[in-house]
Amino acid sequence: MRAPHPDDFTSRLRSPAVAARVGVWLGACFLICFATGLVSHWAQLPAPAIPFPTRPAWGYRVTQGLHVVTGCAAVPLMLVKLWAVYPRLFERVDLRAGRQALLVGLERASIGVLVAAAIFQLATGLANAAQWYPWSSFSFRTAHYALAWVAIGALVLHVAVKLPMIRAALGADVDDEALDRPGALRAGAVSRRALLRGTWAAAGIAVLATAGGTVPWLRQVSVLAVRTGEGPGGVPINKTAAAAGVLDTATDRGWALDVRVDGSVAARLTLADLRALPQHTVDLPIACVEGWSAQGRWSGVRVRDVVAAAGAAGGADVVVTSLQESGPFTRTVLPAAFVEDERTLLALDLAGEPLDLDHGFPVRVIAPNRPGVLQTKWVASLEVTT
Ligand SMILES: Nc1nc2c(c(=O)[nH]1)N[C@H]1C(S)=C(S)[C@@H](COP(=O)(O)O)O[C@H]1N2
Ligand SMILES: [Mo]
Repeated sequence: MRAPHPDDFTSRLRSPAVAARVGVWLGACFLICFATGLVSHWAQLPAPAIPFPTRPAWGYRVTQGLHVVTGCAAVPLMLVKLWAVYPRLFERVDLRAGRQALLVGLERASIGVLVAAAIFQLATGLANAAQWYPWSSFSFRTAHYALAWVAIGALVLHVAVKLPMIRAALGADVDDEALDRPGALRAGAVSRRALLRGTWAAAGIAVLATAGGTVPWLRQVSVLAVRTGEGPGGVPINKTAAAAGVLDTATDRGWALDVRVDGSVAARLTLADLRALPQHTVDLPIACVEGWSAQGRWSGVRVRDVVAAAGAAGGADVVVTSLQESGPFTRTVLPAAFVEDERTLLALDLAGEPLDLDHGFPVRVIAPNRPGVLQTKWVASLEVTT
């Protein structure tokens, strides 16, 4: 037994020409994922330094849809990229070369960091999109956000170091052998062009398989997307009332919305009280961080009207508490700009029908340009601190 050597891998498909071309698209996907991920993180901060805008209403739907679609497209691209460069893992570093060896070692380490972070991001992102949370020791959001910076930093470094090589590889014809390793000349059954075509097709299929979560007319082909459009009122159900443990509290006839101002209950509004306030209708999406989204026609009362009815001045954040007792989204902060927006409702109806128990009956939050996780269902109370 001996460790493999780069010359043992003789396929001429593993060439800088292929690696660079796939790398360009992989890099583009990573950049879009990074930028849209920052938007999502910003949208979920309880008290961001720069307030998250409430317009356009479909903004988060688009950025998060792009995030998940480009992340999925990156999976086949990364597999091909790793396959193309894998033999280089076995290149020996000549330790007697001193400074040169140190530089090579550092460059390798940075690639190691890049690959590890990229695999972590795609794996946890995919698991999240599939609503599968096999981890319990860390928070998905914190880890995915932290590793995004690691991945993008390592990516920028990697591109900077490889730029001369990348330019040479992209400038030449795919079949040009000037940059190939001497041993890698065996012609295979598949050409480099065919490999690239297959790679683009795989990425395209990944896009089609997930994009239907956001784009309604792609639903039929999106086998990996949540079946958007299914569910009461055309909106899927993310967590049911039973799963949230609110079957009894949400259907309790004694339910009333507590509006607390500066720590004391300033108003208790029953469902009839809420129905007696001016009703408004808005067309707004639920846009889940997991990538799916669906438009709904919601009716109910404006949050700002409810706050005013309790005698509180406007312009403050509102803390929304759910009847659900445990879970990360049972208490959310509705920033002042969302409270003041006339489209932000405590919804009582969806598609002209009273809210389904699983959609958050008796009332739920629906606000424009807001991540789905913050559209709190089964609301128990609003709290204003003036
Ligand atoms: N109380 C409570 N509200 C919640 C959730 C939850 O688990 N508990 N899930 C959130 C998430 S992640 C999404 S995407 C939306 C989904 O709303 P829907 O099930 O009505 O489509 O509700 C949000 N509101
Ligand atoms: Mo969600």
